[in-house]
Amino acid sequence: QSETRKKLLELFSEAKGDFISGQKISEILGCSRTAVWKHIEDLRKEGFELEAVRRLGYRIVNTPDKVTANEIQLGLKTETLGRYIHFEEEVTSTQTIAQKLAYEGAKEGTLVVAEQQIAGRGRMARNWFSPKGTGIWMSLILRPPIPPQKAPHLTLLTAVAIAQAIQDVTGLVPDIKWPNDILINGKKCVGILTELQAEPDRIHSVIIGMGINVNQTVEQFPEDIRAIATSLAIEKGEKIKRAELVQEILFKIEMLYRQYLQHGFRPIKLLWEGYAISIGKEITARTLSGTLRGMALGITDEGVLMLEDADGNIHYIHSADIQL
Ligand code: BT5
Repeated sequence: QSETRKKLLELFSEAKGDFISGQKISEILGCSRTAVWKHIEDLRKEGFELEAVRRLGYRIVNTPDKVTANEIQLGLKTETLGRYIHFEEEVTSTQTIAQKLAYEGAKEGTLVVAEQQIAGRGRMARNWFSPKGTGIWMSLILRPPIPPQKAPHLTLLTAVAIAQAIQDVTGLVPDIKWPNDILINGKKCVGILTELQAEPDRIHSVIIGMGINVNQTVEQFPEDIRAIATSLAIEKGEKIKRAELVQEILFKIEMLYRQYLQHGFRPIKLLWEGYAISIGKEITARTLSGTLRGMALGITDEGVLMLEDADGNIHYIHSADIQL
């Protein structure tokens, strides 16, 4: 059933808005014309707008702003990422589900997406505000053949991919704040949370959690973060199709990930530096062991932040909150 659905969406995706005859659909799917009609009705119930014209067949006029597996897979350009999607309307956290799936052996590229998280998480047990239907709350499972120390590379790689995708889809120009924030006009629009299942020398899986504020209005943010948070729609002044952005993000991650596995972190680092706002500036870094102030010199080949204090000592910072 779901395989047939997948094939049907692929057909519409290939047709790029042109008509496909009912006859052709039933031949390709290997089902009766009545069954085709039922599939079309199901898609309509989910919010797809489909036009049916006698003798011409069916065409897609509009897709809903949902982030179900169907919407994401219709037009998806990747080879492996997002080819299996686990969608739920409401979850505690997509990270928790992805971890469980990874533990059970889910393939690389498996994506967990939800319309709403009731206990979305940030780093260090902080909350991530994830209201229904307005943002992208998703977790991607990767199984990179790299040692655990290199996992921070994937956070930076993901930040670059999301920044590129935002730029391509919306025209907005994002900044990256080390290690895991994407800002637009100085406000946080994206947070990334990377979690590992690993042995000392080997990664079993990396779960990359991505939270992207897409269509929220200012009033929809809780008061305590209203001054520091923003959404793409606020910055752009118009709503954005979330599924389209998810597709672009997965595509960009796949390209960069492939490049990373072939050529290492260097090319990714260069791209990252192009988006980084915190480098070459005086910053304050709050770490678990204390607060440091100094000049952010850059990141090492491991993705570690280098900070030079007033005495000229260089500190290597693995994890912190940065203030400019
Ligand atoms: C992060 O943590 O920025 C990582 C956020 C990762 C969220 C994704 S959503 C899908 C997946 N499933 C999850 O449960 N999590 C991941 P951190 O750097 O610790 O930032 C957290 C801080 O950002 C909070 O303490 C708030 O101040 C602020 N914040 C919370 N929700 C926000 C939002 N929607 N937009 C902007 N800022 C927010």
